[in-house]
Amino acid sequence: MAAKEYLNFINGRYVPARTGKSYENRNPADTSDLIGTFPVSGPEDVNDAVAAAKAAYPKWRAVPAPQRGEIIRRATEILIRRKEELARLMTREMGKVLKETRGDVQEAIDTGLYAAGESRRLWGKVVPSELPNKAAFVTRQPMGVWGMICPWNFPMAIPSWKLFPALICGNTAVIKPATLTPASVHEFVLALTEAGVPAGVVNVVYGEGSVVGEALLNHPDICGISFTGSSVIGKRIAEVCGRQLKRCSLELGGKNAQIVLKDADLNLALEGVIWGAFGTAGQRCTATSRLILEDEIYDRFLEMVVERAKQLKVGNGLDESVEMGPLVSEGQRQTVHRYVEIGKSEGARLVCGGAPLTSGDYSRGYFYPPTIFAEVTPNMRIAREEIFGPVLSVIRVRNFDEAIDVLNNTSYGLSSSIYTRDVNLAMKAIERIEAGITYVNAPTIGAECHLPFGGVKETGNGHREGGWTAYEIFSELKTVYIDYSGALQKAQIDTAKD
Ligand code: UN1
Repeated sequence: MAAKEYLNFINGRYVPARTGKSYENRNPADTSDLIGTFPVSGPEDVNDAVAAAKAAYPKWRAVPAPQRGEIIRRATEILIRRKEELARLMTREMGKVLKETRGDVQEAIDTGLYAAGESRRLWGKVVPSELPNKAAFVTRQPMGVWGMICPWNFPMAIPSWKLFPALICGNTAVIKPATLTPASVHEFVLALTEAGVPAGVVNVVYGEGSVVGEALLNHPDICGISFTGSSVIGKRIAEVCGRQLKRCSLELGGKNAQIVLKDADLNLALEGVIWGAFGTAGQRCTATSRLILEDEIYDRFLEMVVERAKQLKVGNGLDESVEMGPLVSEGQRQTVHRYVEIGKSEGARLVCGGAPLTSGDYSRGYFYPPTIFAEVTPNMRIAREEIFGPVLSVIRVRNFDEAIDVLNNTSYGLSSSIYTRDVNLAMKAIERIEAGITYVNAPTIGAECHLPFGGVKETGNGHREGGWTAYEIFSELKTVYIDYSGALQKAQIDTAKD
């Protein structure tokens, strides 16, 4: 069967890239499985897409928000109907196991249902004026054409975090899917189109970040950029947007830690760290990358974790019995392995995994086993830098205070977790941990779509996608004064005289 040829989606039509070039999208668990070919677009394609989005904007912003919400609700119903099929496609292109890709589609569904409800709120504020016969309120207004640059680890959930709220707010958009997971965005946007999103409101341009992403960033008709990815690229985006005073929302890296105190329920903490560290093969910005253990339980708990990690079944995510899929690409596998070499050279003790899986069926894809380093010290690179793979660094601490200091000893601050039965220590941890998200007695992964999502320090620039705060990103405030006194009233000046 010939591979499916996917095309850019511009102004409601499927069109090839003007470059005439395309690339192959293959299954990372079995590279003989070709999912399809996708355009390698150039700046001209971005120009076409932005022009379409700009032309569609006046009409779309004039549609009442609850009607926009109704279209989003219909799109969500399509995702609900197609959930299983979309999850299978996503496992094929991204590698994570079916249970997780079902979760990814579900996250898009939840975000869509929340967005449909939010379309009937989009609350502003009404406040009293300091003058008589004068009203004052604040409302939200759409902004224009948003550029969206998406990662590969949540191929549908993250595009939905961006697109749904942006559309509800009345914006139009050009989206650049990750090169490694473009088919999921194709299907997602197809659902929007089938549900009635008009031509030009959402446009998809496939291709490299350095070309398509750059063109979006620099385009004068793009009002803002929403980006999820690495801190290195995030800084570049902030720089370019800063020069143009363009809004940008950045969700960047993480080096998340789970603390286990000596009084914790160790079986519960074990389930948490296994899921947090090796779910999605560690390719989440919320992944548990460090395990911080109090001295008294260090040896016992480390043994428990290693034993469980060794049992995890690694393989093709389409097999329901598999617990961890491959890494997304050979490049990603090499990055992970480089960090393993760094860990060894820094003197950490490799206690499990640590070499690519290449025998038998593994030779078809980019497999890497669950890998654990013990006796990691807080200043080692494997304790501070994001790895984005199934590598867990275990660190020994003397007490609670040291645990918090070690947890904070990184330039990132996305997610965090503490296992303890002591409510006083849990509350102190919530106060002192430098992170956008803290879990108590739960792993570092598993954010819910109706709460703000994001982090501090180099994890972002203060925005929170997810929840009601996403609607603040994709809209501008308009402060309105209505003077119905029939006379000229001067603020400050009138109130000052008695
Ligand atoms: C990400 O890794 O980029 O909380 C997002 C979680 C998911 C979202 C992760 N709901 O792990």
